[in-house]
Amino acid sequence: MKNTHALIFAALVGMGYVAAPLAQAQQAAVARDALSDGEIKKVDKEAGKLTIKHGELKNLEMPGMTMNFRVSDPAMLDKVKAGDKVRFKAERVGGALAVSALEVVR
Ligand SMILES: [Cu+2]
Repeated sequence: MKNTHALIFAALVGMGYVAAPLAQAQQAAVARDALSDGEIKKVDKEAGKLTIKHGELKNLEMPGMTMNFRVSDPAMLDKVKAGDKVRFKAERVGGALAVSALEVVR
């Protein structure tokens, strides 16, 4: 009877149930690290774009510069204003660069 717990635990590990939360936590940590530093220069709600002065974007192999980005979610345009320091992630979506994650640094 004592071995039942061990057997169930082993079965759960084998099926991936036990390791899954750890893997998710690790992915979340990696995602946080993947955010890049930037400063909002302009918010263009009509065009749905942000102008961001950004540091190096490792995932896009891009050096620091000031440039326009589309946003994956229009609500991002209401979250920030010119002068805000941000942490963000940009990704290439169908040939255009879009901000996929954005948080204001306070
Ligand atoms: Cu750039």
